[in-house]
Amino acid sequence: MKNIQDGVFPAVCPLDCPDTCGLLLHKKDGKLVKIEGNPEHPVTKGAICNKVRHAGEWTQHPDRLTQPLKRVGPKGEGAFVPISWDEAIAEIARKLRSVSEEFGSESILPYNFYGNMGFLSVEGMNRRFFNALGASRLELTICASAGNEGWKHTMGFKGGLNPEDTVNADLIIIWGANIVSTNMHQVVLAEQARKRGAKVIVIDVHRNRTAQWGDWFIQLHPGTDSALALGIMHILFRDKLVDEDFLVRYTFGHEELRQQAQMYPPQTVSDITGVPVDDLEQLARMYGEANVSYIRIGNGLQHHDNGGMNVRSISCLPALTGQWLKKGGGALKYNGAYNALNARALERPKLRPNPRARSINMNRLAQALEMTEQPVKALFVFCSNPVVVAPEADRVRAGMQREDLFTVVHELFMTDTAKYADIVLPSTASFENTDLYASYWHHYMQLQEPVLEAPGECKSNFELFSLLGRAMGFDEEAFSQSEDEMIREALDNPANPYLNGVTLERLQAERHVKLDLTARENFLDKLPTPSGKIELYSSTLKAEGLSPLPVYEPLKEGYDGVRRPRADDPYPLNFISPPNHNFLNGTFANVEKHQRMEKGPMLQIHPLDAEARSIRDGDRVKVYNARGEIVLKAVVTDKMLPGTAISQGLWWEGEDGPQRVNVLTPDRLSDMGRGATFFSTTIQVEKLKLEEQPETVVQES
Ligand SMILES: Nc1nc2c(c(=O)[nH]1)N[C@H]1C(S)=C(S)[C@@H](COP(=O)(O)OP(=O)(O)OC[C@H]3O[C@@H](n4cnc5c(=O)[nH]c(N)nc54)[C@H](O)[C@@H]3O)O[C@H]1N2
Ligand SMILES: Nc1nc2c(c(=O)[nH]1)N[C@H]1C(S)=C(S)[C@@H](COP(=O)(O)OP(=O)(O)OC[C@H]3O[C@@H](n4cnc5c(=O)[nH]c(N)nc54)[C@H](O)[C@@H]3O)O[C@H]1N2
Ligand code: SF4
Ligand SMILES: [Mo]
Repeated sequence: MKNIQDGVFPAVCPLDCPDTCGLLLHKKDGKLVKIEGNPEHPVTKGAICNKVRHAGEWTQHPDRLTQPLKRVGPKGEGAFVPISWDEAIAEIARKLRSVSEEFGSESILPYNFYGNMGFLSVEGMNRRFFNALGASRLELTICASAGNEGWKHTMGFKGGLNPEDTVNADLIIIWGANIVSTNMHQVVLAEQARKRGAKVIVIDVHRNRTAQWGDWFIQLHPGTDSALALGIMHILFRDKLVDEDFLVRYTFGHEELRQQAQMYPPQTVSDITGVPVDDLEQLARMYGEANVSYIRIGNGLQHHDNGGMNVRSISCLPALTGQWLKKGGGALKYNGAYNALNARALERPKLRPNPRARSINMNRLAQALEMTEQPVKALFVFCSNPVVVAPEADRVRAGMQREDLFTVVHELFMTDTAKYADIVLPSTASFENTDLYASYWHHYMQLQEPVLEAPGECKSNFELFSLLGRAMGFDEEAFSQSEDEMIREALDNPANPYLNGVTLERLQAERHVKLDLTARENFLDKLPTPSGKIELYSSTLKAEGLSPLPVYEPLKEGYDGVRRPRADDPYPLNFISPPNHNFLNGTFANVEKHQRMEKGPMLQIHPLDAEARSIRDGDRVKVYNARGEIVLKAVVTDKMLPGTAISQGLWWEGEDGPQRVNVLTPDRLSDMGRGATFFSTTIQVEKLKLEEQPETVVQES
């Protein structure tokens, strides 16, 4: 039932951000007039980021899609005419049936990510629908899978410490995470620790906002984090700063690791990473001598060829110093495993007629669309904007242009991806629906109930896939359940003790319900690794043919302090394209206010690299490699080491020419978890000719 009254209503931030804030929506005359943080949320406590404070401009943007559309012009041009939902559903059902009959059901590929983190939005009716259809499966590996696998080889479980405990730390290391932009409540917690004397060290390739906030910034070459971690281990063992009792009691393979770390003496590590020997010595000493130390491991350092091993190596550090026995000591990469729902109930894998259906890796969308054997003939996109966010963007676009590909996009906006659709369906925004939310960082579950009326004819993912399931004549019961019924079944997961006592009724009454962490007590005595201990030597990695011990392997495409580009190297700069402050991946990139806050797509280039190319601040530059080229505005800055250039933010196609960074990024898979390698890319940069230069000079953001 829609809530039609004005007032102030609790809500949940639906975005793919670790904080999953509690919100309050102020509603007047049926309109959203203000978004603020809910002070009653135990972790986020009323503070929210600037981008979501302004998100009313996004949900109520005049460009919101309100009707189903059918393409009338060439793919990519954006010429559409409105059609009715009945026509849209009939057309989609007809096409999916005919494609399935002619090419097999696996020629249908769903493509989504977490544009809305609600479980019903991304792991509910959609999964039931594509299961019943027998479609290809999608490996959801674009974000965090490399690092999460790396972590799991050490700890056995995709979860770390409770971030609320990190206020107790006296040393906090933020490693490859730009938390001022991407996890603001970790900053708040770290500030509390800091008031009690804690020091914050930031390890990154970029002197980003977080590095500027921390007490000490350690800068390294991209993809060299394993070497740095091994260098720290070397010094910890050498100087007897390890907790031998802990190693014996709780770890497996510490002698082997001790041997391995010997191969990473300070000078070797310094040569690889670019971190001066004195800094490395001091860093290791601070880590070894800290009473309670906490490492927040980000996603930046795992978007690399060696991303799994980077996280794997770092995840061994807390064991060396016995940190896991201390409240607030240890590390955190991802906490999603604590809130695992009953997937069998939610997703109904039993509906699938072909349990062995193929899986397609979402990082390889370009390749999937190019396949001539068992081709993809229908693509169904929702909660994602692959033309902007997926690697090998020019090839993705070429694939989307195929005339024989039937594409449906369910979206709030006419995104760069939607422009290639045959049918575009208008989606609700999360505040207009019922859904269940959990965080992959803190331990609270939350419920969203409809606060706003959906504009026009928008339908939620839940409604869309229920409707399609029934139109296709699939299992009546599965596609007729209500949101509440699905949430109840999903929360009923005897396999997950952390969900004990979390019920729909409690969520309705209390808004945020903490997971039951009793099962975490004495977790060190029952780790789900093969040895039951923290695996410094990993038998699971060995079984996969990878190094069972932490090791440094250089990037396939990219340079460290040892491997420098040759004089004739066509692409001599490392290229890193992490998120910016005011967008959430590609979300908000079409909203004028957020665009203004970001001042446009830019390339940050080091003064030495700029000088060698006669590039001045504000010049328009061509940024290219063998995959393609884009045009950005140069910002000359020493925030990176020479040899690395950075462009923040996933911009949509602009009027000024090509500006999507993923034109340049590879679709190679990472060493573990079949993850993305966005940041293991090299480029060349060239100043555009005078007549192509802009009139105004941009400011550095
Ligand atoms: N404002 C904002 N918040 C967001 C997002 C957003 O787009 N905008 N996106 C959300 C999502 S989906 C995610 S996955 C997270 C990502 O957020 P984070 O986990 O913070 O990861 P990134 O911002 O991708 O990268 C963090 C830092 O790693 C650096 N880095 C790159 N390569 C290396 C390396 O080899 N070693 C080291 N040490 N550092 C390296 C990058 O330059 C960057 O400064 O943020 C979420 N929150
Ligand atoms: N170069 C480079 N590429 C990257 C990254 C990077 O750092 N650098 N980061 C990567 C990472 S970590 C991630 S997680 C991915 C993110 O990739 P995506 O998840 O594709 O990111 P968004 O562009 O935010 O797209 C989400 C879309 O979902 C839509 N949406 C929101 N709510 C709903 C809903 O309820 N229903 C439907 N149908 N649609 C909805 C939004 O309008 C938006 O267009 O990008 C990856 N790509
Ligand atoms: S984007 Fe992140 S920090 Fe901002 S309101 Fe949403 S959950 Fe909170
Ligand atoms: Mo992500």
